[in-house]
Amino acid sequence: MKKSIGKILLSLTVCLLIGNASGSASEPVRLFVKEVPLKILGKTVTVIAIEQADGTEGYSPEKADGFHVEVVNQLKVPTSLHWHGLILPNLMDGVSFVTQDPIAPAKSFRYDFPLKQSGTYWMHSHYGLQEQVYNSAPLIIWTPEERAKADRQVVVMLSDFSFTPPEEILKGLKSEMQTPNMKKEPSGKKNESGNSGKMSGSMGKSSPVEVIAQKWDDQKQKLARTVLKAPEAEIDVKYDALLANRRTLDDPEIISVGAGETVLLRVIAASSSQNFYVDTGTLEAEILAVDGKGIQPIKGNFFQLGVAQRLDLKVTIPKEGGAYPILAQGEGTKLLCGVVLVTKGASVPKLSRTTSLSTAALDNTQEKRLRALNPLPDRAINRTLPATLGGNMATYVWTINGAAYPNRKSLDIRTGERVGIAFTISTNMGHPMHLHGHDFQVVEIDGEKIRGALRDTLMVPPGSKMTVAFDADNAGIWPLHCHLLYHLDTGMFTVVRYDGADTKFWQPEAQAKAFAPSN
Ligand SMILES: [Cu+2]
Repeated sequence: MKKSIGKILLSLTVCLLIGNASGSASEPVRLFVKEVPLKILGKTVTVIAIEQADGTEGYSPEKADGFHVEVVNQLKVPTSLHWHGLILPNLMDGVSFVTQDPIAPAKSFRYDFPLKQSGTYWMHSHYGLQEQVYNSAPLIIWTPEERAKADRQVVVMLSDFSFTPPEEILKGLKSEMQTPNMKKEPSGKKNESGNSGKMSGSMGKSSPVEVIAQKWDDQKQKLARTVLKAPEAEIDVKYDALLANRRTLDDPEIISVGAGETVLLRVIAASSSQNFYVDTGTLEAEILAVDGKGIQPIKGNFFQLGVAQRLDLKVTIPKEGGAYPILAQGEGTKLLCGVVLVTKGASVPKLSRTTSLSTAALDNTQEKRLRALNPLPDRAINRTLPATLGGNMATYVWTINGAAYPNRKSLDIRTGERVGIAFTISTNMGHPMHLHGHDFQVVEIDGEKIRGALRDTLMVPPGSKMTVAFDADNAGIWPLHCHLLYHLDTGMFTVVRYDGADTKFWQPEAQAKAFAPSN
């Protein structure tokens, strides 16, 4: 009884707080989740978009106004939207079968909460495989400080494209994994990257070949591109094309810029399964933030970006002007996408969708050099949660601590603790691991203690041991999962649960039923 009165008082307080934060600007922005046509490589396909009534993609509020959205589901299937990286009240997190029921077709759902962060975030479906067909959009949170970061700001959303529907991709992954004697390259190539939506082959380490990789140039004190002999990165889904702002390099977005001005590129890896190397070419860049959170600026022109992560890159357009492609190459592929920054009168070069060399796997070259601008206060970790990332290749099942989701296992914590998550990995593929509802700090990489970046998504490369820490100050039940869509869907997902959290929407059994294969 006492507990329930406490709960009522708590929810009243939350309501009042939200009411105050929204002020008079509480009229929600309606976000329509709907099907739209998209022309790719000469064919028109149907995908999903998240748009406001006036066609604006996504939602980019002022921090001071708070977050006020009504999501209207115009799809023929259920959905729910997750606000990736935001520190928000648990029941606003948008995860079907964890923090809310799915939004049925023709229904809507209100999301209202105060904003605690600013910068580059994004939104995406947390229902089934919808992310693969672009049920996603930018979410930039503005403050006067964010606006002052450069003369001009550009959002670059990267994604991966396949003519194969996501359900078929998943089916292909499962069936190919069960076939013994898999070859490294499927025979009879169907496109430049190999067969679309299929396994690349055995998960055994391939032998070293010439690949593109990232290096730290000690002399110039910058992150740079290099070519070396190393195994090509293991990837499991091969795409037909990569997209930047929903366009291929046959017809890239051309962005007008002024000679001599500064440009902040807010790069979002909104892909389902493709990690990237971002190449600013002749433009020297500076990372100002990762995952929306400030770091001590670091220079370079070649950067790593795992699925769901973000990079804020500041570049300066040379005084003489010209055309400056900003490219992204898919990890373990020869595929490119990008946008072109162009000054007045400069001609835009014809760009190829492919390059001659594949890449090495993402590693910790970049991560171990990042330092948070506002690190967590010094404090000892009270509790360390293990997160062993594994997979059973024979069945295409991916696991955390040996278990595949849906299940009722949880990683349990208490409010007030400093919590560590110790990631270890036993697979040849890296996993971009996302914790909902919190910023965490990278505090240890391969035995070396660092005051690393604050993030919401950590790329855990093959063979590495990484520990992150966060303060348990946001009660609830929060997903911790791999952001590779097909790993997430086949089990690499768990929840971090606060003692006493309200878990009425946590329905792993219902999820298992809803997402069971149709045949
Ligand atoms: Cu994964």
